[in-house]
Amino acid sequence: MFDWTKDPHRRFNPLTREWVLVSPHRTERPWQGQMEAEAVAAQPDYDAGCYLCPGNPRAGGVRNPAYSSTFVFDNDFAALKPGTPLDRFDQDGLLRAESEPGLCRVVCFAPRHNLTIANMEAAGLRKVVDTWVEQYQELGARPEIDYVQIFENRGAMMGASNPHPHCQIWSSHALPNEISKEQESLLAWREQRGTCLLCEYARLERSAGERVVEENQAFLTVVPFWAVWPFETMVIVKRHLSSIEQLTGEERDGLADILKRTTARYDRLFDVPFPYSMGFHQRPTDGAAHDEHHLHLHFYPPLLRSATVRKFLVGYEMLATPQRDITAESAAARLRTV
Ligand code: H2U
Ligand code: ZN
Repeated sequence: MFDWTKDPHRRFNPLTREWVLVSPHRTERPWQGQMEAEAVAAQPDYDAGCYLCPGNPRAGGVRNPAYSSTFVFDNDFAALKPGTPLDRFDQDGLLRAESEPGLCRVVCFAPRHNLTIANMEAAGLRKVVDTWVEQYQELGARPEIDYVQIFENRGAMMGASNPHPHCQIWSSHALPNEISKEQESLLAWREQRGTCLLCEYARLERSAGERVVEENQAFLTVVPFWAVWPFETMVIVKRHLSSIEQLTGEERDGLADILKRTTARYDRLFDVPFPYSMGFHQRPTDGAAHDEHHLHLHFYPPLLRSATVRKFLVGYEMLATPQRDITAESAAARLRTV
């Protein structure tokens, strides 16, 4: 057996059925590339220029209400529109296109401009979880909506347009690429082994322990064995559930708790608000049972060695295979110490 703390090797992601190249010896290389610091200026409670703060006008001219917990609105610059008629185009299998109806929303987590998941209180975070469930159900109930993608961009580095605590929801007719890859893998696993891939994986990680970062009654956070981003994590529900709407009240509290603990570790790692994109993967809302799905979230943070050295997917990774320089085990160990 090779030594995966030293020898270059590939690891397999059974959810996407893609490989990642791991080069544990490469963290020693010198770095003279771009240094970019995340703007870490302390934010005020309320920012008169913020388009998400209560009572402020948004870009389209609409004014936000004086909201006091979560606040949901239709994205003023929606990437998907509900009225789009379903149609498709195919020229010789070479030029293929499908119209894509959908709906995009923005969810403010709280009225206070300078909160984050890591520093919100349990009750406030529970309200955010409840809002995610309501939105999943409401959008998913629309006949043209077959998938509801809930995601958060945090930090300018990840494209977040504003530090006010918020996430986005893009709901679409088609299954997004990542979901469709995962669905095929989950189905194939179940067919071949009669079990759930993620139930098995969560069990394995809990007994191995070395990649576990956080755990509570209902959820587990691990640096997945096949992580691509330096401090990538997956938050997995322990019970076999295919969607957020099946969580009990206690499990909803558990989700709020594990998200707070996980993001607090991120913020402590380099002592800056840690940028990431995170999002849920769960059952499509096309009316089928989809018991093969197992509710989980992915956190994809780009920072590598400090607040100023980040990971890019370029060169070999764009043209060949994603690659990482620190092992998943050492990343998990770092996250456990902060
Ligand atoms: P991000 O921070 O992840 O970019 O999310 C903010 C979203 O808010 C973004 O999709 C929308 C943008 O289109 N937005 C509005 O809907 N109204 C505004 O007044 C500004 C931004
Ligand atoms: Zn604000």
